[in-house]
Amino acid sequence: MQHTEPKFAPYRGVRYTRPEMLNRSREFYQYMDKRRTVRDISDKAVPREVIENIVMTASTSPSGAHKQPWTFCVVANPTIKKQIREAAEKEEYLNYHGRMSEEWIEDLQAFGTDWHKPFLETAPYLIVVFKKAYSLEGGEKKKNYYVNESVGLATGFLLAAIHNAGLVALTHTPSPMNFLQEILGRPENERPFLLIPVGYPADDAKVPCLSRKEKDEVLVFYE
Ligand code: IYR
Repeated sequence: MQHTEPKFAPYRGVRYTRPEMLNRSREFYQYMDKRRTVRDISDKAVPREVIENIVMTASTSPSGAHKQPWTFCVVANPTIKKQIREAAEKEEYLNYHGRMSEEWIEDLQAFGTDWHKPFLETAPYLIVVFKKAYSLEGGEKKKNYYVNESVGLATGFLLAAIHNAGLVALTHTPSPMNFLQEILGRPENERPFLLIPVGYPADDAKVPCLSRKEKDEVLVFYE
């Protein structure tokens, strides 16, 4: 096996004073706490460059052995969006009519979801996140590591970037979703991970009344 010497460069990071740090951390938390998953997405056009910046932010995420095992397919084409909607609704119809357990259906009641997915056509962009089970470099199979963790992290970055741009998104998981691989003609090593419609919130957008867990429910310190 070939051995490559590691190369390191100095890294200063970004540095703040303690008060700046405190302020920034609080303000970022408050800003992120304004993010909501939105199903009522406007058809208003979003500049393509904004989407490019958002995707490239996602791609700064850490990944196993820095393999960046992801592809973000951005669909604006109305014919392809329609195909995706039709395929997703077909699966969701079956999910809501027998494939999902009673408990699951009950857990979703607060969200008012059903098998209709109009946002798949109204949203100006659908970002389809694919994970690469393995990589193909010049036709050669290369291993990837911690693929789900890596792509999950990148998708988190993506959602934060979408919110930062003043846009909204929905983390949609039609199931099964292999139809995305077919419709988008993705190679064998790419598997659909999440389908994320992105846009402005509709003027009459509503979100379910939910609260987030308190600090003592999600945070445990060992000091
Ligand atoms: N995929 C279905 C069902 C669904 C599942 C979960 I978990 C949600 O948080 C919301 C919906 C749908 O998209 O309707």
